[in-house]
Amino acid sequence: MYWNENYECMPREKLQEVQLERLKRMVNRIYHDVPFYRNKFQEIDLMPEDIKSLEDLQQLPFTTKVDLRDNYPYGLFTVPLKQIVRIHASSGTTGKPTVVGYTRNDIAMWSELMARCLVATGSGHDSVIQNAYGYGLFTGGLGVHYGAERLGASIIPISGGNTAKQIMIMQDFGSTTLTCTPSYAIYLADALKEMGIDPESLALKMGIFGAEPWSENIRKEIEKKLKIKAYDIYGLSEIMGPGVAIECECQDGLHVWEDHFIPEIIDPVTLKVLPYGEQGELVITTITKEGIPILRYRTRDITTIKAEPCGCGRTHLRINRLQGRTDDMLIIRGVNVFPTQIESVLLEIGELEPHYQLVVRRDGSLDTLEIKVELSDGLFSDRISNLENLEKRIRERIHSTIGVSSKVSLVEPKSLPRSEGKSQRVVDLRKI
Ligand code: DLL
Repeated sequence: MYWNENYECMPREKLQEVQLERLKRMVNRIYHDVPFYRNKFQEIDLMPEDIKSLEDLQQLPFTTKVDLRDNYPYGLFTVPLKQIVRIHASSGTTGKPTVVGYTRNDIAMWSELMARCLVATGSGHDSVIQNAYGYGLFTGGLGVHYGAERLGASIIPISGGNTAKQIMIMQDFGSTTLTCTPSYAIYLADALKEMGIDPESLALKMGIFGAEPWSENIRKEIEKKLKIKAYDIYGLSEIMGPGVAIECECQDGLHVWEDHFIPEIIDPVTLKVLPYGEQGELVITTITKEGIPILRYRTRDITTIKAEPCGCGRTHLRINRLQGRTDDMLIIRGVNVFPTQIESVLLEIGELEPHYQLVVRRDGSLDTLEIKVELSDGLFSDRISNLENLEKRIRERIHSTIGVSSKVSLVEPKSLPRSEGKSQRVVDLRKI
């Protein structure tokens, strides 16, 4: 099932024609309307007319989160504020948030793309979507909301948190679809269990999860605990919000809506574009956005582009499940590690809860990694020798699969922080 078959299944040659025409228009606009971009073009002696093919995109400058901050709040907008109908912002870990603005057309476009995403996962008019992404400056809540309304599904705008109420609504309103972060889905699953509610007694069939990195093993865990099918959705506020890319029912990568976004993968060190199939940093150019078009945005998200045709019939390129963000990558004694890799190993061991925390310290000139992982209620009362044995097995498994040595600490059930939105898995004590 498609929402917009004409575009979603457009032959690639035609799609590339559409992209080139839109890219030229976009470049022309930002050159004339945004001093920041005009200066960048002038620095490298480039004019909008120099963009003659899609390959020419590679000559254009990148945009980073720092550029958005430097132009805080509205410096990169291409239209006057009176044409902006919505403002979102993403809170950074430090300082001011990054601010994005949407024209009426941008909101319509975002709704259309989110509707495409919902249909790609098998949702339709009959879906009752319990939207537990946060409403507010975060794009998750309103992004999914508008897409669901555009599609004609029934949306329940409950927002994040208030777990007891979430469960009551899930039971009473017959929610078929849950939308929230994967960590909150686990939280809800645990709460259901505690309340003695069998997930099979609910109408819930599927969930659309994103906004934070999650491993394939967490997907399995969610599917098992909630008895649903779990789909991965990707997006970021600088580019639009949720719905930049989505898994279809084949679940073999996430389609990027290429009639609106051009994805590239670069080597984050040399900044050179990498061929399809190679892992690197995802860079995205928006080609239709009006409020704040963004040229070659360095997402800091690590993935690969899959160019092979997909069984669903959509022709748009796919990205693989996001490995994590370059900012979250730990370098433990020279080995690069993403939290999702550790998560994956922990869950493979099978006896642990999907709640963990990584603590990184500096011991002299060496970085050390402590993995705190929660025991299930059953294991907690186990004999000390058995627990020591389990710790040792985890340590060895992490070492043999990822190549880093670590300290493993098994902690009491429910002792690690839970998240109603994006989870914070890493505590980096090196910076203090
Ligand atoms: O998280 C938008 C969103 C809302 C996406 C709801 C999906 C669902 P930001 O707050 O700007 O926007 O954060 C964007 O979150 O650069 C990634 O690092 C991470 N992220 C988003 N989706 C995924 C995903 C929203 N499916 C940042 N897998 C991005 C891994 C994800 N990481």
